[in-house]
Amino acid sequence: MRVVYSPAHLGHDIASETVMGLEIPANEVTERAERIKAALEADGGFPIEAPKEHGEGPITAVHDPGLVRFLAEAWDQMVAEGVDHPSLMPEALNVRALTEGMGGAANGAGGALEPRGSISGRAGFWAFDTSSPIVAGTYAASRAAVDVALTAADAVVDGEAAVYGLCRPPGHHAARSMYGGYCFFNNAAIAADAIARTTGEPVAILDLDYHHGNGTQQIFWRRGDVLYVSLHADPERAYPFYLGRADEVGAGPGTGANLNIPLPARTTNAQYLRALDRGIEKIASTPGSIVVVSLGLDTYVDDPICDFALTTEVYHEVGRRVAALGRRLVILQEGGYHRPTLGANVRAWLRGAEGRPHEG
Ligand code: SP5
Ligand code: ZN
Repeated sequence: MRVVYSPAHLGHDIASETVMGLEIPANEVTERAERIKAALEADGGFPIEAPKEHGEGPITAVHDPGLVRFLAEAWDQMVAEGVDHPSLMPEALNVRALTEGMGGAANGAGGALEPRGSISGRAGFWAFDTSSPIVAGTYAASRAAVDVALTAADAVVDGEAAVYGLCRPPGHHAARSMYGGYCFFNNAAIAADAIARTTGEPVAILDLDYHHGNGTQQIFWRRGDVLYVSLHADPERAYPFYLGRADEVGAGPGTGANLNIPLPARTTNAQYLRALDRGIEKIASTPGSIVVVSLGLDTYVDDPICDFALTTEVYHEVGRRVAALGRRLVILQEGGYHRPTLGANVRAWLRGAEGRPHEG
């Protein structure tokens, strides 16, 4: 299977994140992608290629141009303001309740207006959490991750059965006008939108990250041409908390084109495979020939920030079942934080999808 990878992710080099006010060593680190790359290289069956530049067009087809401008300018503005912090994080967040009772008419926009002043205010306008640090290389890395996804998508549109895009940073928490959850641009959403536009066919996204892909859901909420199916931790207990419930089914032309399957703590291989079959049946019931997979391995039993109980062997079976849909696959990396097994878990999944044995 062809693999698309860019070393530009190394510039998104973060040391720490904050969780509920506590500074902890960062989870979404450069080592993750390097471990995956090393495991695929060692396998011998995964030729690695560089992404092609696709420009800003496919990004602003999905994201607010203001978000792109903010991310492009953030680090330089931080430096220009003399803010000598290791990374940029927001100071105040642009939450819904700021303009509650103001009738949406207070500023004519139905919400707060984009600030163009100090960098801490700008960050809080576009962020939705305080655990997604921006550093000098974050924008270049995020642009490269989009190019990785789009290059993988091009190859599949051109006829490849399955291509893996080693995206870093991940993408599925990034909404049209919002970054967070270690995600800046929504790689999978940008790829799915580009595929839908170039092929004129419906596209399905199968999100297998432990966390709900709130950004992907938001972007396609009203679209009937992009189906979003997600298996994830119940948002009653897990990040991103505010979206991911089973009764969220889409709206307007997108009604019925959003399927959330929330799962309990300690979900086992068997429980997961049953839920997966539901997701696969939903995709099989809709037209289209390409599936974009948001592949997170944070469902692994030893993941340090998650609570499912999946094992390496089941990833091979998950890949096998997804490929058995008979659709072409654009497989894009999302989360997965147990670094010692991350490479083996990705490799098992991809080998399953290719119909190769788990080992050998
Ligand atoms: C792409 C992706 O997987 N993003 C995940 C972002 C999660 N950020 C919040 C981390 C909070 C960790 N809480 C740990 C609770 C352990 N019981
Ligand atoms: Zn995740």
